[in-house]
Amino acid sequence: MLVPIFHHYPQSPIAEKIRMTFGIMGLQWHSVQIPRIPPKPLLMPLTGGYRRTPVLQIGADIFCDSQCIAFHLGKLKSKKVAYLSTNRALELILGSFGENILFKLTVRIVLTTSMGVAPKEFIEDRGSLYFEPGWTAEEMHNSLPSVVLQLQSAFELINQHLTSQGPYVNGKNPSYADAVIQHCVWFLCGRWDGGESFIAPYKALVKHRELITQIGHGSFIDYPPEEALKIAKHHISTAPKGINCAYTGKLKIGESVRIRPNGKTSDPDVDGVLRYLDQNIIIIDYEHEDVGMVSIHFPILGYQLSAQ
Ligand SMILES: N[C@@H](CCC(=O)N[C@@H](CS)C(=O)NCC(=O)O)C(=O)O
Repeated sequence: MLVPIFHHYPQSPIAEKIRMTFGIMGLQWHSVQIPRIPPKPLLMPLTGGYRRTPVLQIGADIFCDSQCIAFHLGKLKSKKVAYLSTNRALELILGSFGENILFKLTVRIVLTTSMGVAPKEFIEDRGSLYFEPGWTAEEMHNSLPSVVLQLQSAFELINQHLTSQGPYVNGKNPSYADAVIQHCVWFLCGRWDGGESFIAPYKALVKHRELITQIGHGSFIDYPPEEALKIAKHHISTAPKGINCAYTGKLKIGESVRIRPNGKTSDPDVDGVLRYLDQNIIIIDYEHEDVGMVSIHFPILGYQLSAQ
């Protein structure tokens, strides 16, 4: 198997979720560091312009978005699995909860409490990805108590589950679901000075953090981004082709399509040629002089897909 190449930066919580999953799998991987804000000239030729972090590359196959990465990791043969195939649906459903509830609340707390401390251009960039268009610092500060109340509610549910079924989400063995929970705890405690005292009452969650931290990130070496581009250029995608679902949203194989995350965000569109569609994943072919032809994989959930 080709060694997976992971494009990320150390401060990214979503990347941390996948690094934790690599640890749970005991995976060997190559680490390519990307900038925290655009321009990302050594990443975007691979992703068709998708700018978010993280991205997984295996040869000429590029996996954008952590849920898409989790879909793929679930299929990989490694020392240990990312999750049991019988549990796949629940793991990925929890992944959606992690992204749409836990991460959204956490990022709001971290960004709101960083205003005036973190560089202005960083806050503006992230605000344009995570907040409503036209957001103001005052509105963010006013809504902060209600955001913290919501996170308290989510953590209470998780803590209760870990107390009765733990120490891991699935009992005895760690899986992707554990990374889904812990990357938000990691982010909250690493970047909000109220984080540690906020999680302290949740004893099972705190114990869970210790266990996941001990597992680590698997084994990796730093890898130059230029080499990652060469790897893409010297490989051919092994992704499937065709339609594998009943409802296609009128999309047809071989037609030009456009993909972008849901919501009115500053994310660029990604344009390519439809290669494969099933109920969970869309794959497009995309060509760029720096990488040749690559296949870019996205999850269906969370994305707007349309013909160009
Ligand atoms: N839905 C995406 C969200 C990824 C995301 O928002 N990542 C953050 C970093 S934690 C990001 O991309 N920030 C902007 C950037 O890195 O340019 C996923 O699950 O991978």
